[in-house]
Amino acid sequence: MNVTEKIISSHLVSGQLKAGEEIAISIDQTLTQDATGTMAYLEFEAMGIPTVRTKLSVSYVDHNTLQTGFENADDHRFLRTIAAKHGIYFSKPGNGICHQVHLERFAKPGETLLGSDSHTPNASAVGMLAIGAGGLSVALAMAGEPFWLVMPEVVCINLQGRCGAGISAKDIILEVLNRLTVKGGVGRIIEYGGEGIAHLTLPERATITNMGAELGATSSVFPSDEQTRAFFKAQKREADWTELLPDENAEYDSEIEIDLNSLEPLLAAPSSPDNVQAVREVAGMPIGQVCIGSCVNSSYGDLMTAAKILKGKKIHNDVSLSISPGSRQALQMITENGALADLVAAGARILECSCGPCIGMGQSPATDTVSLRTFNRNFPSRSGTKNDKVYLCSPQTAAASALTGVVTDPRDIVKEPIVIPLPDQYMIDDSMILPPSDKPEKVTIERGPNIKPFPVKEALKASIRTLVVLKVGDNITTDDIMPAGAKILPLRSNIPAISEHVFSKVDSSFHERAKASGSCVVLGGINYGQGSSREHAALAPMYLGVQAVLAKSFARIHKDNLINFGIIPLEISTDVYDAIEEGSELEFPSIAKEVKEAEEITFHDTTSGKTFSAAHGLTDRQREIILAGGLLNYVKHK
Ligand code: MIC
Ligand code: SF4
Repeated sequence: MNVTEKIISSHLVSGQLKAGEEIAISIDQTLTQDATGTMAYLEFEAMGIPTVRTKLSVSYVDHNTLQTGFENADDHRFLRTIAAKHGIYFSKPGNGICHQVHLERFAKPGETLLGSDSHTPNASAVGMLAIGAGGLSVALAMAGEPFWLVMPEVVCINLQGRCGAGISAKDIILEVLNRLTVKGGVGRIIEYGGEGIAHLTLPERATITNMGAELGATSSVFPSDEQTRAFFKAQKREADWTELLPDENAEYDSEIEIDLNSLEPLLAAPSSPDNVQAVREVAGMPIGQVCIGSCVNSSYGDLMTAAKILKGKKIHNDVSLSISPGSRQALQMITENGALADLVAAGARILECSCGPCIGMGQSPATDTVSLRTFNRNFPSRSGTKNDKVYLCSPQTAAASALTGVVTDPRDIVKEPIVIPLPDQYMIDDSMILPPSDKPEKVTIERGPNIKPFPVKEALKASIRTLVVLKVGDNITTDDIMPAGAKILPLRSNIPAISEHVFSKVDSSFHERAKASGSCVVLGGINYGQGSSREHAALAPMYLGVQAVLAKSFARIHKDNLINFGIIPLEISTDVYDAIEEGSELEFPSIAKEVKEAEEITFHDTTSGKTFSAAHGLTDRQREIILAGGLLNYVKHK
């Protein structure tokens, strides 16, 4: 068996390890962050279970940390009190980004982790199976229910050789994105192997597994080996370490080889993580901003790399450089060893340990300027600036370019490989991780006025009549469907309010037209719903009356979220897509009967007079969820 099969088989509750079959696995650990967590805990609360039934559940605050009104602070207080009451650890704002802190303090080889954030596979770097999901799926896992998924194919990426000067883990994952694209990982788990992995430290491996989310992969996994052990030892967690290697004769569904010796510094050009180019192709282009941070490149090693390049120098006059450390541990360590002073002396603006600019919480770039970021996503306007030009790159490329004011190949500045060895001992201080209360009955959950109950759908009607309110193209992201940023994120606990922003950056009249229709559908292209796990991209459209999404194909997490909230994901052919216009009226005469008994759904376009069919591709369990009007109703009936 390979590593993936070993973990899945030891957690298998239902089904068989055959790619394409529905399976259920037990979940050992869960994580949430504040932007998805408030909803997930409201959903958990609705299940009426006093204490979580996982081995470990952690609630982080890292996204909504700008407190420009009462909303975010109220959410933090709600999250702290509900965690204390229900057996959940609470990582306070300022302690760091969920994925970075989870890797440092909680990830465990051989275990499973379900997180309400798409970059949860960051933790799979230790040889665990970490998967991103919607908040409701995570709430169910906290209630002790297994997680259902389609058994993915397992692809082996064989790394050979060693990265040269100026090249790092970020360039490896950008090369993978270059080859596979943002839909190349759908229905797959990527397992890394080959002699090249021996040189990659755990935080470097996490850079690679983190951005497996950008491939659309279910997860990305490394084996647990001596590098893993060294990391656990340095985190004073050696007791949590176990070896987990693939068998010598392990088989994979396919294999890809990458020669690390021949890699060069890469970047992802606007506005997709798979729009990969060599840095030297755009070298010399003026830049206005450099941001170092986000869950993919904000570790102690990443910050030290930037500090080494910047030490004793000054950043270019035209550049604003911001640094957001991934965790308080990393920040404390660079504070003690003087690297923070080097960064400040070079001209860096130091932000708190949070997602920050990655989710448009501040640092939106100036109009028509290039922003170079060590982040994982550069979807259009995600930075908060319309028509932004965000390039994703490694900390080395970012730091080198901050000095020159133009995109710079780090090899022009970094002649020898920068090696930041793992510290013998990381600085351990878990005082900002609050354990759950030992007197839960005494804890009162505190809710502010921004926390509104979540809407629940009714059971599926026998027939429906709908309006096509929007027709969109390929690779629509959940940022397109439900934008984030400093203005909209504080509304994550208030579905009526946030629903006014659905598709607002694509079509500002969407919200009003959807609501007025009373019942509507959205028409999409390939890989509909890629990116963030935010269930608000399903919940808010459901609140506005969206009954179904008709698309050529769907991204995994969003498809699950649609089903969880009773919206039917229907797969259509290109011919059907081309034949239906925005504004058409579609009638589904026997939708409930067909969801129950048939493989295809028939519908009439009363505007054109044509009749079409679409595959629903639902498993038996998913059919029941849709019929019940969503997962919460389904669970209640059970
Ligand atoms: C993201 O990177 O897009 C987010 C913000 O972390 C999301 C979660 C969210 O929208 O709350 C994710 O990746 O799932
Ligand atoms: Fe936060 Fe950005 Fe990572 Fe999402 S991708 S968890 S917003 S740092």
